[in-house]
Amino acid sequence: MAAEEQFHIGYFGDLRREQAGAILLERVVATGSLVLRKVGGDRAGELSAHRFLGSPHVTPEEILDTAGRRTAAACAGRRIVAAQDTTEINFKGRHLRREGLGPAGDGETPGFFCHAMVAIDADDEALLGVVDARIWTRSPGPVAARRSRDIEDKESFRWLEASMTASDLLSTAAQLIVLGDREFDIYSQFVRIPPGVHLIARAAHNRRLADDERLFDAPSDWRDFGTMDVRVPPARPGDPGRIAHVRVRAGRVCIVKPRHGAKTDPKTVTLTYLEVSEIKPPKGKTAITWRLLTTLPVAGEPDEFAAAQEIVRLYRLRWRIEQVFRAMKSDGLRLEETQVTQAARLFNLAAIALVAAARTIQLVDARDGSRRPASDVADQAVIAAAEAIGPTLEGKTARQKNPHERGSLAWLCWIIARLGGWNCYYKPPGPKTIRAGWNELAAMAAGYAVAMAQQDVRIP
Ligand SMILES: [Mn+2]
Repeated sequence: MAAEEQFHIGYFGDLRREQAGAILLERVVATGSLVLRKVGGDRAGELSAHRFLGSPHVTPEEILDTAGRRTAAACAGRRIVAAQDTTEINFKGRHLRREGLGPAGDGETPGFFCHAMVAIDADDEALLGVVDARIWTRSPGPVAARRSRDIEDKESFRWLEASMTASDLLSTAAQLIVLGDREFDIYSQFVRIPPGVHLIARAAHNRRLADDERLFDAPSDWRDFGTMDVRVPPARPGDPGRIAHVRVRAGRVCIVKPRHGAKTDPKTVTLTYLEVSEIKPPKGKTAITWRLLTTLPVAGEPDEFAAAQEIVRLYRLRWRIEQVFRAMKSDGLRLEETQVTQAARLFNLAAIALVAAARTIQLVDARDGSRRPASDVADQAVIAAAEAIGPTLEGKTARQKNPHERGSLAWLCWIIARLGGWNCYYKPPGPKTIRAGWNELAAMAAGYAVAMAQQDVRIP
């Protein structure tokens, strides 16, 4: 049998591969960095991190599988929105000798793509974690060839695949709604949505309807349900965003299969179509129009306007996956600035970055004092360590006692903040304190797990 690979990361020596992966992830969260020198802790750690990322046994699938199972556990019994989207990691202006990448979206710069899905609690809007992701490169070659039907189908297939994975993995959720932007306007997806799963997509194509009308014209003779205010997200950093006053219409539409649709797909599909349009946009701003297609019902619901508003609200939870991508890239872990150049290592690092980005957001969210379970964010080992260390961090006065329900996220955050040096008096603890505390707790938990594992080995 081949010798088991050993890694030394942070304060830990002699880690097995799975342990090394878990610790590397926690170190990325704790340090807020993908710079392997920082993540590794010292020279030996840096080398181990490189070796881990380059190990033939380490794959993005394995890293994401672990994350997906944990997310699935957090989703049980809850109403879940699973938002998916594709992001591009582009090394423009950072031309180290990258090996094994394909062209990014501009067709020139080396880069790769990540299609990810995250789970969000539909009711309290909490980010519950990464469900799944696929990482790939486009093959080089003339733009015309890359635009061929084949590739397009392959890339849109990732959306269908993610919906299937969500259906399998999140089968214990109380309700599952998969969500996507205009790229998710895929006829094959509408007719192949897994049973029991709902879908919301932003409409990109002015599709033909069974009555020969066009989709975007359908609402012209529908009544307005009413108006509502929606927050329009900033178009670019620095843009404050705005509140738009919109009117909402919705109805059922029977969409005809596109000409190049798959032979096996049914000829029509009936969905709910929603049109959200801004009434009086401010001067100089284009009126917003959102067109949504969904399997969720509006027509015939006891309160049709409320049902339509709920669909708009659910669609807007898509900001959560955009937030995760930002945290993975320029606004956070800066994946596109990594010194790692080789494709297989980059993909492993991207998988770690994605999961770490979601974890970081969850930790920052948790500062607000949440009644959600600590297991939304932390592994059992971390919770066990928190339970062990928690009482020692409490003082004599009421103010120095952890006021939160044991096992809740707020309870865990209190312990993390204390470990990070928070003195219970000045509040709330900042992200730096949380990071430092998380680093301590993750280290304790890992140390505890390693000690346990080593004990196991000694038992004959
Ligand atoms: Mn997109």
